Amino acid sequence: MDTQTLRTTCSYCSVGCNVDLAIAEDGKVSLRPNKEYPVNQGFVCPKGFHLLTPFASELRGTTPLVKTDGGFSEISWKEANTRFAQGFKGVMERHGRDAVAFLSTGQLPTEEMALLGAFAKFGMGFMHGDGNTRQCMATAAVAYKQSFGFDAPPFTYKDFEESDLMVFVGANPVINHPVMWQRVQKNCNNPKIYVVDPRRTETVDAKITTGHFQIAPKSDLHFFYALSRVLIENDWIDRAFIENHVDGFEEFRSHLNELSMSELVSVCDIPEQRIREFADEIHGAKAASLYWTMGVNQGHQGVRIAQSLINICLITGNIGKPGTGPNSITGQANAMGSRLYSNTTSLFAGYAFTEEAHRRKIAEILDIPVDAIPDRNSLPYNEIVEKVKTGDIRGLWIIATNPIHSWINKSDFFEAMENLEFLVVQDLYPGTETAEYADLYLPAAGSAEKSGVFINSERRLGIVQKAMEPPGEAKSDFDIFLGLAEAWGCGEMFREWTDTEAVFRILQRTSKGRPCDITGIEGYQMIIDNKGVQWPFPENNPDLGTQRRLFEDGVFYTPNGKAKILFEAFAELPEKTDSEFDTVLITGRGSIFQFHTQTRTGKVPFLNKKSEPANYVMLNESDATRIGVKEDDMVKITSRQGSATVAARIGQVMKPGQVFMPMHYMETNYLTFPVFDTYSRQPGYKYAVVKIEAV
Ligand SMILES: Nc1nc2c(c(=O)[nH]1)N[C@H]1C(S)=C(S)[C@@H](COP(=O)(O)OP(=O)(O)OC[C@H]3O[C@@H](n4cnc5c(=O)[nH]c(N)nc54)[C@H](O)[C@@H]3O)O[C@H]1N2
Ligand SMILES: Nc1nc2c(c(=O)[nH]1)N[C@H]1C(S)=C(S)[C@@H](COP(=O)(O)OP(=O)(O)OC[C@H]3O[C@@H](n4cnc5c(=O)[nH]c(N)nc54)[C@H](O)[C@@H]3O)O[C@H]1N2
Ligand code: SF4
Ligand SMILES: [Mo]
Repeated sequence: MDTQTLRTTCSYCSVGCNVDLAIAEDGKVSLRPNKEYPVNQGFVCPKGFHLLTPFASELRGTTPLVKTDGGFSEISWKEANTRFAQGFKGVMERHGRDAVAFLSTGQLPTEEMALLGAFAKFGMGFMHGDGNTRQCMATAAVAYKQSFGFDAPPFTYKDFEESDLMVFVGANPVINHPVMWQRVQKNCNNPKIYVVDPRRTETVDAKITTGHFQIAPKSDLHFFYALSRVLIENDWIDRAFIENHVDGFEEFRSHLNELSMSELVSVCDIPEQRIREFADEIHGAKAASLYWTMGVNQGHQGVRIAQSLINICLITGNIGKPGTGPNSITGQANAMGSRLYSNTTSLFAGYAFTEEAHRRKIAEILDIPVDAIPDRNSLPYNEIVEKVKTGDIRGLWIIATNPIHSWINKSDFFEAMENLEFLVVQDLYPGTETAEYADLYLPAAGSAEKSGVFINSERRLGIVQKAMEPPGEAKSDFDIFLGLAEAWGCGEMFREWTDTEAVFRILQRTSKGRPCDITGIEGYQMIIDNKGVQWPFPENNPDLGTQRRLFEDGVFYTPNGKAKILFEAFAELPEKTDSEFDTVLITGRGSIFQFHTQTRTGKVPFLNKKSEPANYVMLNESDATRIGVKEDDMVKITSRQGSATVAARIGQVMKPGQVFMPMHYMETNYLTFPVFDTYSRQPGYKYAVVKIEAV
């Protein structure tokens, strides 16, 4: 018999599904999708269904571990905390505060991220800290901030049901945001659905998908500028909206007019006539919406590409109304939380480290000395890795991310790790590729073993509740951070940070008057009762509705209230194919059953059974014939960075001259080419040139 049922939010992708956890008298916990939650309405995908299995794995870390000559030895928390403090203090004394950094994640509850950010930057005096959100969402965050004045994805999931034309750009929601795709399937307007992707993905093949623009890799800017030009030429635009709410239209129009249409269409490899017809369909739509994910964010010109989608919505007035919007779909369960409250690229609630007034404000709210707040920005992730390589960074703390597997062109990272004097890794498992390098490993609790909130793609705060105890001496990241703060000697700074809900209240105070204001939320119980709450939700908010979209009044967060059209000349491709490296390698997600570096999904027998046991490369039949390989034959793929030998998967997903490898296996990131967007510094995982041979 159940004694208690708790609701919690799935900790894989950013859809933010809620599940009920029924706790039996003997402590056994069982899971079922929540029927009333507006996000998932009774559904979950297979990862969510097996959410709890990885937490029960025998491979969990149960005590802190310290590296010894022969491997690792168990130590007490007391000793681990002392070693942590001594280790980082030693590095800082020898090499200064710029010689240490942390790398965190979009997978912790918001309160834990906030405590980590505050402890590392204000308590320990770290100057540098970034997270895997850089690998994932930095482009969208910067694009929105530049265009709207704040990092604010405008949509609500209801928009999937209200649009009559939807465009998915560099996004494969059928496998990556499956329950979100179910919302698209619920749309009763018989919507047109287009996919812009160099691959013929599961989303392209979905029954309800109307068409596919199989553009050349990294040619999105050409495609969307061509589309914008046709819209403007035909006057298929919303002049009144532009006049009242948009800056930069005339400059954009002149820029587009200087481009050669024939060049645009030849680069993106889509016939001009199709682009003209597509523009006409957008013009004819009552409510058009554009969604994007990693095919856009992970590129050398990602920010401008994201803005090319934003621009289309701005010039056609497809924003602030049901079924519209330039909508970035986020990645990890709490990507949005880390964008707002991780204290990495910005201070809490989007305030800036570099503004004195902002530092004062946060110091006052947190009741800490203003001098405790760094007045410089952190180095971005890629520069932290560079500095580790050059020996300028000597101490690194990695929390809830597995960069030895997931970082771009990571042979670099291995090299870099050798230079570290002190590496601490905090994870559920001591056996991750990264934790194996650690001098000190700290065993953390997983999402069902702790509390807090995640913020999903539609800005909805969803509850995370503790339904079970972590194994052995593993502790929530929250309790780990508090223990470390005591050992460091700055525990006093966190006296008010007693539990996650207390931290939630502190974060509410930082949000007051900001676009992401959440001061109206009475507490966790309200998040539970109201089935999640979307920001903004300021005090005295009369609107308790379950759906909320931004910019309904056409007022943006810029100083003059207008959105900005931003555009740019085309940048050169980071690498060019030549007679030797004649093929383009694209990387991304391989299946609905696998999550990232598989530390969690790899421990679920059902998901494993459904996944490929080893890495593979997808290639076109014609390429397979040319190099003389059949299905399952081994092929060697070589880039200018490294090489890998994997099985061939032959079919029509890829165009000739392009191949795809999933990110879920170690080999893939030996091959990727390290290029970063100019503004967001997000890695361009989706484009490297390779050669491919039979072995
Ligand atoms: N099953 C599963 N679901 C997940 C995850 C997972 O690991 N597994 N991870 C979560 C996370 S953190 C994220 S960030 C999301 C990612 O979700 P998605 O962005 O959907 O995932 P990807 O497969 O990385 O990339 C999407 C598509 O971009 C395309 N693409 C590559 N290059 C280009 C290009 O130049 N232009 C265009 N237009 N498209 C291009 C690829 O072919 C690919 O189909 O998924 C989340 N959900
Ligand atoms: N080639 C290629 N590489 C890519 C991408 C790509 O498309 N192509 N995509 C990039 C993207 S978008 C992303 S988001 C990254 C993801 O890359 P990573 O962040 O490295 O991937 P994960 O496997 O999710 O690693 C998360 C780690 O956190 C641990 N963990 C989970 N929950 C908790 C917790 O509550 N506390 C603690 N302490 N630990 C926890 C897990 O066990 C796991 O080891 O990969 C990037 N790498
Ligand atoms: S769609 Fe995403 S949030 Fe929903 S159950 Fe699957 S992994 Fe979890
Ligand atoms: Mo991601």
